[in-house]
Amino acid sequence: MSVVGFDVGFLNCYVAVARAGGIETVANEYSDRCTPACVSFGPRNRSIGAAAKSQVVTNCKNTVQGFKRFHGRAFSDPYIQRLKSSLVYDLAQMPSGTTGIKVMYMEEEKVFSIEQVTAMLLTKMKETAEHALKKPVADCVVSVPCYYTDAERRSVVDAAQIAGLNCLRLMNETTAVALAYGIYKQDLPAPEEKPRIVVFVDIGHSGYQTSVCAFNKGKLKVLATACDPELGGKDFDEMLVRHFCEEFGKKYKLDVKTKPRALVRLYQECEKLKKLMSANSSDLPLNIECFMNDIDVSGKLNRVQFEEMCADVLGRVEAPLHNLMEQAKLKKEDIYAVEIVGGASRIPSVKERISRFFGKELSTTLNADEAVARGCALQCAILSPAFKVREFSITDAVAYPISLKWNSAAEEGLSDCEVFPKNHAAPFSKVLTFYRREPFSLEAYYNDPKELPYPDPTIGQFVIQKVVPQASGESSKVKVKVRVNIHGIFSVSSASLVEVQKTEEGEEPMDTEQQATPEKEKEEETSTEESKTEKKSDQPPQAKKPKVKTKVLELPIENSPQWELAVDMLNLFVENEGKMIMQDKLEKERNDAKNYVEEYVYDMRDKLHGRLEKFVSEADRDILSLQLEDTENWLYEDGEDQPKQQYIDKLAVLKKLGQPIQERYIESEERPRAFDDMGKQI
Ligand code: ATP
Ligand code: K
Ligand code: MG
Repeated sequence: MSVVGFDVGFLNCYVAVARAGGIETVANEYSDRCTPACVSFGPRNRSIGAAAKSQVVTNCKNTVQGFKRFHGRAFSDPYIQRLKSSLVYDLAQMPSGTTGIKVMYMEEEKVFSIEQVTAMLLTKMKETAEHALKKPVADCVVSVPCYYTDAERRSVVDAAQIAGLNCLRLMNETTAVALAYGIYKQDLPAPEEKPRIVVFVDIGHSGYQTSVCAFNKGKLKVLATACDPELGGKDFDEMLVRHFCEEFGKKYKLDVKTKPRALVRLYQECEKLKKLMSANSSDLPLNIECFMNDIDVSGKLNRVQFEEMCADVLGRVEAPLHNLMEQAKLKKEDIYAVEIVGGASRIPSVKERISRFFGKELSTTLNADEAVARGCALQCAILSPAFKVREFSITDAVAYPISLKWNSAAEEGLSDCEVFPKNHAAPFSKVLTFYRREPFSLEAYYNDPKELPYPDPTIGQFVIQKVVPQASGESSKVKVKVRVNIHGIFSVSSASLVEVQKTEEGEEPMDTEQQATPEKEKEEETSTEESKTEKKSDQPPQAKKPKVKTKVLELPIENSPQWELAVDMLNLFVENEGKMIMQDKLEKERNDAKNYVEEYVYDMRDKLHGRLEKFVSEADRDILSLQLEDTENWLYEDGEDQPKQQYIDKLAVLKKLGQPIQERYIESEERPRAFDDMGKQI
């Protein structure tokens, strides 16, 4: 059982684990706690994270970034089509209609689904966690933006599965931050007291999320969320890039947009400039050597100019805050604190706007980069039976109102009902009652498409099968349990038919309708409009109970959620990820073997003329020197790209000559020390 939290950011990913000392964010193999959300494909292997980011310029067409926004989207989605033209790498349609990424990998053109690409990133993060915990990792909690729809969420759950992870919960990023805030607070109001109301703002590279939460001792409840899924650090970069493209167009007659490599470099430099600008208000330079057509370019900018060119972007900061307060029906005075996280929350003018809106200083008590990952790890610890952690209950909120529609039994056409209004508590189950003679289908959809940052309001189709009339020919009572599960995903989780059976006179009626809910999840019974007819047959309270008994039959459900990844595809992806991991491992071993040869050559050459000089005859030294030189030349020519064994063999040949010399040296070093030791004994 592992306790791990993954913050899968648009740009930056973080891994937090629980160890004896508590929750820690852990570093990757570059001693960096931040792992770039980047995957690069090469002729022999993949590079993931920092290694991939270093190839953004050199291998730009096969290095993918910014793919978080492709989850759960059809390739034909106008959003995807619009993005496609601005990307340096290619997108393609998957057989199922979803979005894939087209790259050259292992010298072949390949299309990977978005789930596969995110799985690659998760594979890397999993390795980081395993390295830190020194044991295999499977159980974890993964973050998603709170504005993600069902299709997007399911896509991330699948990605986790492809990476061999068991995602215990998809956690909304702002809720993870709220948990990281609340769990260690000793001074929260008692359960019966007025809760402490805190606003959380996470502004990252791609998205802007806000939530307002009520805290009491041992619990948090998300009251409302409001977002701008298209506002983040990238929009500021975009403005800078646009500005310099124009400037360099005039100044150097360069059309930057025609050269992907140059554009990628400009984005990198603009991001750096933007960060510098957060700490300096003076003029700051931007220089790029050999930018395009062998021309060096330079420009400069200060914060005032930056804020002017970003006026539109900054103008969008307030709207979600208004929306949030309106939904929660709260006044600014009700807010105890406004906690901000996310990289772009460091932009002074962003902070200023938020602070001005609430009329209060912002709190930055949480680690702006790591709070999401830490919150996820805390949630994982809470869910893990093996880990002791303070009891803390988390009630999240439904982001978009969910409705069901169905053909009514009376053939009156379509009926519908909102099952989960906006900000309804989640996870949560409800039982709906229908009266039917035959199988029927329910369609779940988001009933407020205007609000959805996603073009398709369909959640999925759910067919309740094997419904039959009662023996009497009447409609059967069918109970359907619908839920928003722990990942924030809607599903029809079970259905049952109540069969009324005649009983012998005098026999006690048996009530088998009361079913226990296995989950600790909250549950509620609701009636659909058809069940209202039932109430007409109201009987006086003293009336004798009818002499009937009932039997409950479980009904099978056919689930067809929108853009669901087929099981056989999922299995294939799991298998392929395993193969690619193996391939990366082999390639790493091959590279390591080559590096050992190279290191030996340099090391030995130095030492032959240094400390080993006295321990080798001139003739032997010449032979070895020649071998070293030959090997070095070979490494740059025929030996550049050879199977692992070739390097192992080469090293063996060199060592055969070098080892005796080194042994003589070691022996001579140890001899006087041995005498010293003897001296002490005497
Ligand atoms: P998302 O949350 O949208 O998925 P993410 O989690 O990857 O994205 P973060 O790591 O929170 O994003 O933030 C990255 C963004 O913050 C980048 O645009 C980065 O340039 C910006 N950023 C980081 N530090 C600073 C700074 N000091 N000043 C201005 N911007 C900064
Ligand atoms: K992040
Ligand atoms: Mg983030």
